[in-house]
Amino acid sequence: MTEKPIYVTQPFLPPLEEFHEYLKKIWDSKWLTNNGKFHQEFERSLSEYLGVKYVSLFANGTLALITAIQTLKLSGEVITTPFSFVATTHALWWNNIKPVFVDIDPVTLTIDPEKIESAITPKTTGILAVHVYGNPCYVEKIKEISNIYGLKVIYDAAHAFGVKYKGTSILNFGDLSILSFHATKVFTTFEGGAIICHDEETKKRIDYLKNFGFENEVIVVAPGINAKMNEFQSALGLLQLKYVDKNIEKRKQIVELYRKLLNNVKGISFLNDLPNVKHNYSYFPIFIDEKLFGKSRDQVYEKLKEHNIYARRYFYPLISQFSTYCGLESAQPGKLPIAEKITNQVLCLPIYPDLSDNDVFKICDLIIN
Ligand code: T4K
Repeated sequence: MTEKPIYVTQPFLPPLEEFHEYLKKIWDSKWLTNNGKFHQEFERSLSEYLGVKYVSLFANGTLALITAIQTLKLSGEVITTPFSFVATTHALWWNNIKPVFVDIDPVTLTIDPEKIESAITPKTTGILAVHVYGNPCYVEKIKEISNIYGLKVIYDAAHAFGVKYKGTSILNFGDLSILSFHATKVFTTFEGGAIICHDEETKKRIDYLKNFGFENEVIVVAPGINAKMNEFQSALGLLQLKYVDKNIEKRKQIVELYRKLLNNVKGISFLNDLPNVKHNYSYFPIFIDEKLFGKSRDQVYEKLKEHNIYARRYFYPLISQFSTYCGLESAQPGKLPIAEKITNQVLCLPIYPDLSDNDVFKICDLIIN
């Protein structure tokens, strides 16, 4: 039993004194939200750090997703993955769009592009794919399909902060990408999110939509929502940028240790780095084959819990198994065989910059023995 609980993640927070300086400025200016100074500065710094053209900050990732779908005026049906956090599909539902689930690929666990075409109908307007665990989707193949059928592409990049593919930000692919800066993410602003786009017109539209649709004091151009990031979140974001590279490096070391300790354990597998990808090591999922390992994923999950270690079954159940979606034709059992297998085997082990090597040894020891 570990003294303190070890959770699947723990947010990195910069030294409090550094945040105090920002707080003092917010207090003095009394400017708390609505496109304040820190908001503007954070948008600029973030687009520079990420290597993208335009960033629009949001109160959280879910509102960013809902607004991204509004921005592209998607309707009818949208093709998506069942293997993600439920917010991905909920964002479609909130836009009155029917999700059409397509199975995932066994290597990256992202949507299988080979299975997308057969799910397209005359009602399909877009593809909402997820860079799950920060693994890039098959962006080239998805682009090819979307060009042929005239579909829009949104990437849910909630897990993919800082991820690069072939030397460029993964956020430069698709029509829009969204990020999440939730407390559990590699880069956190308490809660927070962003939409990444590639042209000024679209950025303008997104900014209207996140601020009630206001173009100016008297003109409302669209039925927008209130999804603005505030000055406190933006200030933390500015500070976090100083530390994020070091934190990703620390995560990489933890992943390397896990891989070393769990290598060649019969019945346990994990993901390796992909070619042409700079990973952010946001999660460390392992996959437990009960027949080969002798214990089920849930037995391992419970055993760790008994020792005050809280691994998580991201993403179990599949989104397609939740009551809102399980009646859809694309959600029927047997239609998503890879996702169904993975959801029953996956266990995300604790990973965060402050996790000690000793803790990793302890966790692996409990799993193996
Ligand atoms: N798309 C994808 C692919 C996503 O994964 C997510 C969010 C979204 C969209 C939506 O983005 P946001 O609207 O959230 O910005 C967590 C997060 O709440 C959620 O943001 C995240 N994905 C999802 C994968 O995980 P839970 O229900 O597992 O969170 P919770 O509260 O159980 O936290 C997990 C562990 O983290 C805790 O056991 C302890 C630790 N923790 C948590 C919080 C909140 C802390 O140490 N400090 C904290 O403040 O959903």
